[in-house]
Amino acid sequence: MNEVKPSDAGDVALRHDWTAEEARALFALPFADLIFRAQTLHRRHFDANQVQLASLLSVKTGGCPEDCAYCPQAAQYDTGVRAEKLMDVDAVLHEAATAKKSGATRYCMGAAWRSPKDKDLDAICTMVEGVRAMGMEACVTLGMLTPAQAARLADAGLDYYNHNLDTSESFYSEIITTRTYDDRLNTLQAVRDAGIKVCCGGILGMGEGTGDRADMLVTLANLRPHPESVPINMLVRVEGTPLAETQAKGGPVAVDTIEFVRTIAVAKIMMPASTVRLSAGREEMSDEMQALCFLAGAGSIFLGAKLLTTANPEADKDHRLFARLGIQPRDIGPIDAETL
Ligand code: SAM
Ligand code: DTB
Ligand code: SF4
Repeated sequence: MNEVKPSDAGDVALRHDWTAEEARALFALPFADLIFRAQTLHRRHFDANQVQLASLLSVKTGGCPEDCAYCPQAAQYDTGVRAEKLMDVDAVLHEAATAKKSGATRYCMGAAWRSPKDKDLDAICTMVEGVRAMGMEACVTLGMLTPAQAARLADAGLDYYNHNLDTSESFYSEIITTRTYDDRLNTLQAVRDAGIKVCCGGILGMGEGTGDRADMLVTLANLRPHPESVPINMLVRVEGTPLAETQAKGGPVAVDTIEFVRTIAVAKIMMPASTVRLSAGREEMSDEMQALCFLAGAGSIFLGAKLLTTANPEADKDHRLFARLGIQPRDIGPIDAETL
């Protein structure tokens, strides 16, 4: 097995030259060593007893022309999600105000588009301005962007753009055929060039192997600068999508819970100044599993009973979990892009 270099302990500068072998070696560390290392690095950059609360709203649901095999919003899968129009700005800002009252400091708005039309961006920019005026960070996920569209969002004051790699480059074609890995990387570059912070991660439990998880993290960690936010989602199996079936019926092997925690830890070790976000899939996670994720360096969750179209724990349940663990909601901390 390859040795993990001493500099991986994070005592010095952040790295952007990770190799697949190093990432695999991190995954293979004894669990206690891995978690200790991730937690030590986490504490260099964050208060380990604080977790950020973000809220999510689907502002344009369903009817998407893409074929992402996990997604309930793809028009070609019969999932029961109805195609809707873009929501009114006022209705979105009403929801945002409610999220702020329940403690959210970041508000994320998602649209089931392959890419936004220029005319739709007017309303999206007004939503972004409204969310920022409430004192929350604004994040949107709208599909592929051109550099000009990214610049418009930046002008509206957008803080983060979410666009996931989802998995490794080699496993990607098993999951999506309607756009390429390079398309995704080009959108990330457009977002970065416009001066918007990048939120980029993936999904576990789609049938990928540990090597795919390691490779995806290598691609993310070799972006310069690192994505400021790295969401790690656990697949939410939605009936009607190709990935919905259980293994017994030919579907993907559900990700092992310890392997999920390991992935959070490896992401934290490779990108220690970034917020690793424990994203979709928490409905299926015990309090103990989530506690391990926080120990491994997860620094953010989605608060509120709904993600985009699927269920998330009720806010009360999360407030009780935080109380059990002595975790406080994190204020918006400035992330210094220079350090990533
Ligand atoms: N249409 C835009 C796009 O794909 O870029 C934005 C919305 S899309 C729903 C945002 C992300 O949600 C996807 O990239 C994927 O990582 C995640 N996601 C979607 N469905 C999921 C599921 N069933 N389980 C876990 N994550 C999911
Ligand atoms: C991300 O990585 N996870 C969020 C957010 N970015 C947009 C989306 C999760 C969606 C889960 C499936 C659904 O609710 O439709
Ligand atoms: Fe469309 Fe996004 Fe769902 Fe893919 S993940 S089908 S692009 S909404």
